[in-house]
Amino acid sequence: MQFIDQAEVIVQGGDGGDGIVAFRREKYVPTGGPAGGNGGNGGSVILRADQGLQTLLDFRYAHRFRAKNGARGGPKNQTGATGDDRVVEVPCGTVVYDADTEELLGDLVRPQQELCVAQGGKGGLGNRHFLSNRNRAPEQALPGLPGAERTIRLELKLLAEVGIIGLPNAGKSTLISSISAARPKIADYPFTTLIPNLGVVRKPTGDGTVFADIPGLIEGAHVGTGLGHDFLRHIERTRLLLHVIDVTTSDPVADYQVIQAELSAYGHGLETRPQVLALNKVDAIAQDTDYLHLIRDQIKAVTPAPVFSISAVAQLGLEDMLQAIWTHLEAEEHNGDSPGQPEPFVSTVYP
Ligand SMILES: Nc1nc2c(ncn2[C@@H]2O[C@H](COP(=O)(O)OP(=O)(O)OP(=O)(O)O)[C@@H](O)[C@H]2O)c(=O)[nH]1
Ligand SMILES: [Mg+2]
Repeated sequence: MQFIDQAEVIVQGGDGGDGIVAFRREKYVPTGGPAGGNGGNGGSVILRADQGLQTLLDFRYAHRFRAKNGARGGPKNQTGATGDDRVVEVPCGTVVYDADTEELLGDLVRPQQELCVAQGGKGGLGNRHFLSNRNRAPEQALPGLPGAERTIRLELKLLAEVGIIGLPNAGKSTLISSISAARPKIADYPFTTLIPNLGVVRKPTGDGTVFADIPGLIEGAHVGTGLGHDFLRHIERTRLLLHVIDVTTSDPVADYQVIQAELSAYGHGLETRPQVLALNKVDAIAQDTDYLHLIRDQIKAVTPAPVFSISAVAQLGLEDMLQAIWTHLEAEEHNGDSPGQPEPFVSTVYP
């Protein structure tokens, strides 16, 4: 499946129907009054979050969405029919901006949550509305107003609580596949993962927590080296980063620092997001416990984050590591302090 996480589309509300000029003409009523009805309001374009969607791929092919126009008023004081809204489904986690002003219009987080992005135009008034003592036979009616039109930018930011980060080949995808049902591609070369993978990890209580395995970062990712760092947007909403470090490389501590530097260069709060560190592939150096202790001590000297020794392949140390993650997430919930979580949603309606 192709993964598209940004799209620009034009949305246009339906035009309001025109009000009309009409007079009552009834057989035994010689001077029929004004009877022109109002036009119906145009429909609006509404985005709706759909749990079944994972990407913005559909918007690659469809760029313009228009709601229906309102109908003209009728001759017997009938108001024209309202134009149908156009409902457009987007994945949960879609952030919506006005493409011209960069204004944040809304964040569709909850399933079925809606956001009106282009209001339909109001219907025009019919001549009946202009009836007054002064003017018993108004010839005036108003046209419907045009629907709002704007270009919006959709940006998908996946909803995951834990983001798995690290250099390419550190074993991030192997790890998510050992702790969840996710089955991403795993291979012995860098940049195997090109798109984020989500996996649900079960807590001992049975509740599921979403982990996101993302592509590897390398030194200079912030200036476009490797796969760049745009995909980090998918872990912006996480509450915790699980930093995977391969202990079999020539300098695991330097590897850790490369990632930290890239997080700082990206910003958006990732540089201060709490972390749990996982020294991975300990099975490969099992005979050399002194070396492992040395690496652990060196890492602990540069970070206050808890450090675990694991093997994603041999499934060693995973329970303790997960327990530390659950404890952290629970403590945070207790404090009511969850920096990465979306703000409680306030429905934004345009205008
Ligand atoms: N010995 C050993 N090898 C491992 C372990 N975890 C992962 N590997 C191997 O490391 C290689 C890279 O694993 P991936 O899970 O694809 O690494 P990744 O971090 O997702 O890599 P990218 O997607 O390229 O960023 C694979 O050959 C894995 O089999 C481990 O615990 N022990
Ligand atoms: Mg991978």
